[in-house]
Amino acid sequence: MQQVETISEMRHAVADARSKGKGIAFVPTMGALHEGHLTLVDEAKRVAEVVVMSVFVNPLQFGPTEDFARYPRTLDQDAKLAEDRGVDLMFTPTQADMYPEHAPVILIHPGSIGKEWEGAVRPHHFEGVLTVVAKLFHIVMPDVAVFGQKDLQQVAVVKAMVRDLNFPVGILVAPTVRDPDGLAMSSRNRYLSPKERELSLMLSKALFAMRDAFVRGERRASALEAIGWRMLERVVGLTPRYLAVVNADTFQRVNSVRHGDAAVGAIRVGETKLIDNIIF
Ligand code: PAJ
Repeated sequence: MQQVETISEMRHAVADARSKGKGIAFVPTMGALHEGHLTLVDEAKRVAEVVVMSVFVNPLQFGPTEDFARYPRTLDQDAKLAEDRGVDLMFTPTQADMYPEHAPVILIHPGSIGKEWEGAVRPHHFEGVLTVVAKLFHIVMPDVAVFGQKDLQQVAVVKAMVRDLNFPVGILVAPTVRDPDGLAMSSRNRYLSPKERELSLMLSKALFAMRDAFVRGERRASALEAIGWRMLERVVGLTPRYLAVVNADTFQRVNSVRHGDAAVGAIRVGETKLIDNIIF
């Protein structure tokens, strides 16, 4: 595995692969890699000969009171995991290289898809995500990029950006990887104490209960949401942030639920904010 830090080195490495006629698949991450990230690599390897992974904790997508400073940075371990999984090129740019003017003047606005849910509890988050993803796409110029269902609203805004701004990139989505007890893997899970981890499990349980009710025939979004809310509200020490049934492309609430719609939820446990979703 080749590891490159500067944008110009990255452009050269990619141009070299391209000149040999190789297809390029890209997996953007913020590091602190876990099995969820690594399954995206598996997916990338299935569709292209060269797999590029970026590790960049993007300050632009964190709010002023969020965890940018303490976000886990485990670059040596990440490099080893990425190499073992078959990443060919790892891109680890510095903040100064990505944002030489400190903050960019031009930002990409997520529009109506990024307004509610994660977009409402984290103002400017998706603007930061789309802006860095657009920059990374322009640097790496992949044929395909792989994202995780775990961040479903992120998938929706990235797909819309690619469509509306004509990026020549295919977007693939890989299913959420969970611990055996159901907790969706996340770099932020390492903030949780054992007790907090236990409380956090209720988010996936609530989403699974909503899915079970859908499978049994319930189609009213309000009834499904009530099932999930009741489960979250009874856990002392857990603060629900939102729980809703939405169209998975538009992220607008639906009234009558169809296959392909999603339940999205977010909670806070102690200082840690976690999100999860299921698709009906
Ligand atoms: P990060 O949170 O590091 O996630 C990188 C990718 O891994 C995202 O596509 C995310 O959805 C996926 N992922 C995380 N946990 C997963 C899980 N349990 N199962 C499957 N996929 C999972 O998402 C970001 O970084 C950033 O916003 C980024 C796109 C890199 C832009 O900065």
